[in-house]
Amino acid sequence: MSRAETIDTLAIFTGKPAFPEKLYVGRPNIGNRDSFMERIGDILDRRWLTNEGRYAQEFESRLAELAGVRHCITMCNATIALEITIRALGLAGEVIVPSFTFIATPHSLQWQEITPVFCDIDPLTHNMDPRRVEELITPRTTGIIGVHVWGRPCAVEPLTEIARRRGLKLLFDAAHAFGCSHRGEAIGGFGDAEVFSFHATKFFNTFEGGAVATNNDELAAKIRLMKNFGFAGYDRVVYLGTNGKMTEVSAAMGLSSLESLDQFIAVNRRNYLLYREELSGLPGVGVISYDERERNNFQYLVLEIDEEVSRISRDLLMEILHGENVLARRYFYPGCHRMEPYASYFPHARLLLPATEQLAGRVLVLPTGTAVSDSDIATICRIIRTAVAHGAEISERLGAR
Ligand code: T4K
Repeated sequence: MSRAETIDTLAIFTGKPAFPEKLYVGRPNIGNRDSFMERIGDILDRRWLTNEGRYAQEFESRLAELAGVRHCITMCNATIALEITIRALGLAGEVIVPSFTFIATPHSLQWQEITPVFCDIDPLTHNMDPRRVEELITPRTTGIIGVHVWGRPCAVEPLTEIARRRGLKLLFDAAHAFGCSHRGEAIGGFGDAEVFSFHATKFFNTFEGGAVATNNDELAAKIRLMKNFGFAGYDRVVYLGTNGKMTEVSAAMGLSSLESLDQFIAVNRRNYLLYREELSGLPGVGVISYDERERNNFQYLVLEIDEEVSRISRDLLMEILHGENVLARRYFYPGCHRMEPYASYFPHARLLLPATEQLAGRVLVLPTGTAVSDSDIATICRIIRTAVAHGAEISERLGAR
């Protein structure tokens, strides 16, 4: 671990960033270009661009195999996949969700006039606290959506038990958790269904894309119809449906990315270990942990800043990094309950969400993935060490400007 430097080296004072180009969180991983381009050529030659094409079907069976489920249904993105699954499960009234998630989770309910009821999280896991779920159940509650935040499985067993006992549907937003496992079992087969995201910013991407994984044959059949306008054959529509189909280009990207899946995970894990080593012992700066007995994708490099110990706020640290062209992000700040329309609907929600409120003020996500080199990580960590070592002095000098 190299030593912290003086604050005169920081770009917020010198105007000279450590990185000439911006370093982003969520920079896409690109797999084998040749195999992707070959598939694109084939798609163009065969003139079959979407609607259950050959690549979408192949991609679905590969995904089902990997997730260990009977059905994996590809979609144009995870938000539509959530919306369709919510509708196919017959959810209505109120559904319990965490507020510490991406806004797509509650929006996919509210979009169909179902009320998301925000549940607080366990500060240790960052996931929905199952001890808080039961007290939010009312006669209008029809389901629970658990989110595997950062790919770390949420409380699967307690939520399954509550859902079974209270007669509720259980859906998992597994947008972060493709390639992860829980108690040795691949994420995908828990609850009534699980939804993956393959958005460009995910470690495994299809440009835009998503999939629903389930072992329920009837539910899978319904979702398949719903994602194709409800068509059950030429000229026969049997449900209210929409357009959730994945294009052949996206499926081709998915198949090529699958060839590099293990490499993407290995790079993320290596980056994670490097960051952890470089930042170890830094007061008030924690790198979240992953259970090494499980399969993790390590796609998010998450810091938790405890300002009372670090003596520098998360936001000032972010400002310093941005000055250096390191575009660290505050996921999921300020919490869904503080965004519209929820902030207007539930102006007092924050009172029931103390752990969410606190965590949203502490999380900082750093760049990782194949676009980030070892020396980038060393430089980013040097900046963080310098900032933490001189937090009070930096604040003072900035205040004096
Ligand atoms: N549930 C959860 C728990 C989720 O996290 C998400 C999505 C969903 C559901 C819904 O999944 P999708 O419907 O998207 O499949 C991003 C992504 O758009 C979103 O997919 C993701 N979660 C969320 C956590 O992050 P923003 O608003 O942060 O995107 P943006 O444009 O600020 O980009 C993020 C970073 O990625 C930037 O640093 C720039 C970089 N980037 C982005 C793109 C698109 C690139 O370097 N290249 C790119 O092509 O939402």
